[in-house]
Amino acid sequence: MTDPVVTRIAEKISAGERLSGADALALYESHDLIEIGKLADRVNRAKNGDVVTFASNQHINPTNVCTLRKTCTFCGYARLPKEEGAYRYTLEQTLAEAANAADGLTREFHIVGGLDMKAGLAYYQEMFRALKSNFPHVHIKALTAVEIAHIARIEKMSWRDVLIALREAGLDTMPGGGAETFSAAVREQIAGKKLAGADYIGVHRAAHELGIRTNCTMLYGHVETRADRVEHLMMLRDLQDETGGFLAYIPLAYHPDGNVLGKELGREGTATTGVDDLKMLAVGRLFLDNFQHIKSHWIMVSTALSQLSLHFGVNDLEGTVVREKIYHAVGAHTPQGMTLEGLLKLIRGAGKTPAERDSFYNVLRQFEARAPETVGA
Ligand code: V47
Ligand code: SF4
Repeated sequence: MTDPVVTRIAEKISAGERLSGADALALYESHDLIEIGKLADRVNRAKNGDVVTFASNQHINPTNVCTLRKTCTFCGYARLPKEEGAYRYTLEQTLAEAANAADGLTREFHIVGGLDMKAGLAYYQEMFRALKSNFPHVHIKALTAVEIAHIARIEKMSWRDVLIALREAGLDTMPGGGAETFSAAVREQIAGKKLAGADYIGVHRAAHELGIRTNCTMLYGHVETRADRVEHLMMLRDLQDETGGFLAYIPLAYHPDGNVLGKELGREGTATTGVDDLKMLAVGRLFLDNFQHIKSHWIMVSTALSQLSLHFGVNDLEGTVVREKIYHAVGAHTPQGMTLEGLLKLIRGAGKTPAERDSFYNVLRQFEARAPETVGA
């Protein structure tokens, strides 16, 4: 029998009413995953039809040196400057890594890294200028709100001025990393010194005011409560009401291996559950009624779950990632990159129509949906 809570929320949505925080909490508490999924699917189909998009992108992580190395206990990627394994790319190294884009297929560089005292404004300006001049057709989605605030602090500039300078050098949009969970109590426990939740919102607001579109995320499955998740979604929805600047919401599943927090919690080897992963995506779709795009990040939740999520409100998949370090530093076992064929198979297998998009979600190439008689291919 359908959970009456979900029926009530379905009626609200049919009547065009907005979900309250209490509704979102009730959805997180409900065990009626299938009905929640159906509802999210309905809402998604009304917005995006059968089309599932992906971008042909390439991740570049130019430095893993980070001043918050000791305090972001969930992170297995960062290093102190003199620690074994610490690296910071020279411009030549960044360009060499970017050279994969010479194939003409990559349309977006996704560039994020640590809070490195030696990677200030000039480091990124030089990088973006060089990337733009060598790969003019490639969009630059770079630097989380936390990195922008870090550059602002070391350069003694405002967030806005940093954003203006970086945009002038070639930054096109910003990714959604660094959000973690906004709750002050959670941040205290897992990311004691990181930019506060309200300031993450502040940097995104500053970007939106300049016309720089951004993504947003929520790291879940660590120590946060359901109420913390709702508070986080509410802050994202409020900013979207104000600016309309978010492109997509991406819930990120916490991976407990290879980081201090996972050990502290005794959670090594126990990643988030499939039910929670699907619910995070579906509730995001239902609560964030002012977002067009909900993205699943297959590197963290597996390609199989990302495929299922296409029936739970998701309309976008993190694309052909050539090389990815952040998650693989914390023990993700998923492949480090996926081919176009792999992605098409995944989307067609869900009965959806694949489409390659640009970074602003304009469709560049729509592919055939799978022929009904095709099995497995
Ligand atoms: O902010 C770090 C997360 C984020 C772990 O905007 C971890 O299109 C799980 O934000 N377990 C960076 N997650 C990645 C990110 C992202 C990814 C794909 C697309 C986009 C986009 C953004 O990775 C960090 C942090 O929340 N992270 N450590 C971990 N142990
Ligand atoms: Fe640094 Fe980001 Fe890792 Fe925190 S999550 S230690 S800010 S790289």
